[in-house]
This record gives sequence, structure tokens and C-alpha cells, in this order.
Amino acid sequence: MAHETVEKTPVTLLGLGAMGAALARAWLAAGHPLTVWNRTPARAAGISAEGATVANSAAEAVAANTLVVVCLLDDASVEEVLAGADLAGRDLVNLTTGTPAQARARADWARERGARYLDGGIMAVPPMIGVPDAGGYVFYSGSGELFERHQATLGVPAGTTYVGRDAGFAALHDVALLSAMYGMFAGAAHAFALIRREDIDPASLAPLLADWLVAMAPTVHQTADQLRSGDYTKGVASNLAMQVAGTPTFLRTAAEQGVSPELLSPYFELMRRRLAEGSGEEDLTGVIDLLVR
Ligand code: FVH
Repeated sequence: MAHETVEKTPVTLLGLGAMGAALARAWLAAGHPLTVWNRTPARAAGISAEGATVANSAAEAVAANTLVVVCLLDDASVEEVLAGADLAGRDLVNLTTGTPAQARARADWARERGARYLDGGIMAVPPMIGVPDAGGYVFYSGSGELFERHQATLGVPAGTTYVGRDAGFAALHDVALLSAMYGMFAGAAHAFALIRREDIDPASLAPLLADWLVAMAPTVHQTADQLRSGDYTKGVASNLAMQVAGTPTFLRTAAEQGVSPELLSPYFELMRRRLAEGSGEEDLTGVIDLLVR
């Protein structure tokens, strides 16, 4: 019986840093013809040995294939690397981390040069790339048609989540999730600091902390529901008045343990401000409105 051979979309990849190299290996492992370029040529040697074609310049790499993926340090390096390339007719996918405004400007910039544009925000670290069960994925935004055309190829290194035609939305979702992550890191840092000088094994606190954070995480759905309805008292389990009344205990405990309250205090201050506006029956959701200027 004859087997149908499915042609894999050829990919050009600019940038072979930690993330770029992981992306390259995933496409090569899946059988995609791959052309690569990196500013420091030595970084391409391993990828070349694994089957990639190494271009002599970024312009040569861009000329090799319609689908051009860029994964560089920052937006300035994207500008620098693509400056001499002919982008007309190219499908440019930019996986470089940047701000929403940078992504929108880069989309306009690409369109002016005759390219279609998709921006991406990578929600993964390099070891998660090419590992389907690792949970990594990439936010995409910009041309919906481009996303549909290349979804299968883009889905090889990690999952794909398209968040809209606005080219800035992938970066916005990326930064929103990572900002929440840093808030979580800050809370965990404070928790570990509290036990730092005690005879408590951090390894015994860690699973308790992880389970508690997981148990609390679904509260974001209630927050979203309250933001949509505008009713911040809907389904409140622990109202703001009660929570503000509890904050001195947290601050006194920090003082007793010799721990700086600098990570917690700004949030407590916002809670107090919202309470002072007469919102004691609400959830913590009103804090969000204090942040939005
Ligand atoms: N690594 C990670 O954990 C994160 C996960 C989430 C997404 N980020 C973003 O991915 C972009 C690339 O990150 P990376 O990990 O590959 O970064 P590096 O290993 O530092 O490699 C940087 C590459 O960029 C090249 N490069 C830098 N400046 C220039 C320039 N002016 N002209 C040309 N190329 C430039 C660099 O080349 P070289 O130093 O090897 O010559 C690397 O190829 C990034 O946006 C993360 O935020 C990764």
C-alpha cells in the first residue's frame, strides 16, 4: 500500500539563543526543513549537525522560506536583524518578548514592507519546548488568516493560543500572566522569609505552599465574574472589611519574625484605600480599579 507523504512546511528561524535553539530542535525533530541564522555563527554549529541549513546572513535566511520565525533578545534586535532583509511576501512570526505597543508598531512596520505578521508570547521555558505534555504554549495575535495557515507548524514546538487580530494582544496576555506569576513569587518569598530563622524545613513548607496557592487560584474566576457584572459583592466569601482588619496580624508577624513587609505592604495599602471609599462589603476586586489610572 502506498503511503501518502505529507510535505512539512519549511521554516526560517532567526535567533539561536536558548529559546531559538529549542524551537529549532523541535522543528527538525518533526521533519520540517529548517534554515537558521544567528549573529554568533558558532551557536548554529550544533543545529547544523542536526540537519538545519545555516544561512550566511539574516537576509539570505529570510529569502529561503515564506514562513520566517524570529526569536531574538528584544525588539531592538529584531529591527537590527531584519533591517537588510526583503520581507515582501513573507509570513513573519515574531516570538521575541516585547510590549504590546512594540508588537503593534512591529506589525505596521512589517506590513509596510509587504509582510504578513503574527506576534507571539511564549509561555514556556526552553526545556518545555517540543515536549507535548510539558504544558508550554504560545499566545499568538495579529493576522488570523496567517495563524490558521501555519497553526500546525507553529504547534510543533508548543501549544498555540490565538488571542485576537490586535497584534499587541499576545504580548499583553504574556505580560499579564507573567505579572501574576511575579505576584505569586513575591508572596512565596515572604512566606519563606517568615520561617527562615525557625527550625522549620523549607522543604516541608513547600508542598503546603504549593497546595494552598493551587487552592486559591480559582478565585480569579470570581474576580472576572465580578469585573464583568460590576457587582463586587457578588459571591463574597471574605469581605474587604474583614480582610483589612486582619492585616495588622500579618504586619506584626513579619515584625516578630524580623521580616521586611515591603512585598506585602503595597497591596495592604490598596486594600485600606478601597475600604476607606466605603467598600467594606466588597471582595478584593475594587483594588483593581485603584490600579487603573
Ligand atoms: N529563555 C526563556 O526562558 C524565555 C522564555 C519565554 C520567552 N523568552 C523570550 O524569548 C526570546 C529569546 O530568548 P532566549 O532565551 O533565546 O535568549 P538568549 O539565549 O539570550 O538569546 C538571545 C538571542 O538574540 C540574539 N541577539 C541579541 N541581540 C542581538 C542583536 N543586536 N543582533 C542580532 N542578534 C541578537 C542572540 O544572538 P547571539 O548573542 O547568539 O549572537 C541570541 O540568538 C527573548 O525575547 C526572551 O524574552 C525566553
